Amino acid sequence: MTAPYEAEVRVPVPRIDEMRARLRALGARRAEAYAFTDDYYRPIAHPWPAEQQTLRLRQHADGDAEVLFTRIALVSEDGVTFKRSALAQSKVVLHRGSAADGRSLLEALGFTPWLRVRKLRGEIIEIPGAGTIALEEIDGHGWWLEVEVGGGDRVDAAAALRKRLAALGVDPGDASPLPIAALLAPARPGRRAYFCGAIRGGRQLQARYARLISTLHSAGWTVLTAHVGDPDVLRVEGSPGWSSAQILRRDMAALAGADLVVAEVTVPSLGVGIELATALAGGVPVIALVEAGTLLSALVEGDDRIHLIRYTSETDAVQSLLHAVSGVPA
Ligand code: 6K6
Repeated sequence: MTAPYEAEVRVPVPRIDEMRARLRALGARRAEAYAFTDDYYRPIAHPWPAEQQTLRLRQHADGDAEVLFTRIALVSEDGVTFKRSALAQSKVVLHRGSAADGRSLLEALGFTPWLRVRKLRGEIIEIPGAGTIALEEIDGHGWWLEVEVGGGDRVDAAAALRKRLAALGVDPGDASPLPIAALLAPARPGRRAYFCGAIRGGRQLQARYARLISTLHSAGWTVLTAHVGDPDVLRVEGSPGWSSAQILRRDMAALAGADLVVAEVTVPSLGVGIELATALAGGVPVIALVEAGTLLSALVEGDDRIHLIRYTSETDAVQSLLHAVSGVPA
């Protein structure tokens, strides 16, 4: 559903059966079904107001993907507060094609994955005389009702939203104007991990870095430095616009905002050494993983502030990391 200057609210639906019964009583019918996964991204180095703008990779079940940008403002009109697109084209499509190309576009722009929202089951429902609504089940967050209208005229938009909410027996005061990313993100405070692995130090363990980064994602962590696992990072480094000074500034800014540092230290790297020292000086907890049998610097091995994991296989590394992060307070 996309209307010009889309105006929208969403409401949690704790009792889906009751909502379905109400819809049946209104003679509503299902017009369309959907399911997709949105990976929300945000910039590595600067703040990103998730209540005002979103950048996401949308993956459909058939493999198609899009990169979508939205910019919104919150509007209050006639007792209803809603989000309204600041752009006539409510979802600006920056890419349409493969998910891999979408991801590398986002990473080249300096963005990192932040929040995954999986819409498991979604339905567009037509209610006779009251317009359409969407009802969707979000993985881990239950059912939500989404009411969306054209927002070209704010007063008309508020009236149309009120009318649909009233038909559904929803008090406008119970409806949230926030985008789903802003609504769901606060559920995961303190979960920003900075992952370190050798880059110019040598890329022989790149695939292992990628696996450890996905392990962190699967454990609910946002990884600020997902590019460390990217097979193309050295190529990106060589492209114009990225000087060493810029990389240093960006990484130090990201590190300052991290709740945890996870470093794979088997391949010696000057950069990783500096990151570890900076994290320790700033009081950020550090977990370091090293392949058993590696001759590790005494300055890492000898520092009891570092939670050091010596692993015997990649599976062991993944399991030990999951165990270690489960002990980090949120
Ligand atoms: C530029 C823009 C996008 O990707 C790049 C490529 N370069 C780097 N990008 C981000 N972080 C880097 C880059 N080069 C080094 N680092 C940081 O130093 C990473 O966080 C690694 O953990 C660490 C690796 O240091 P070296 O000394 O092995 O390169």
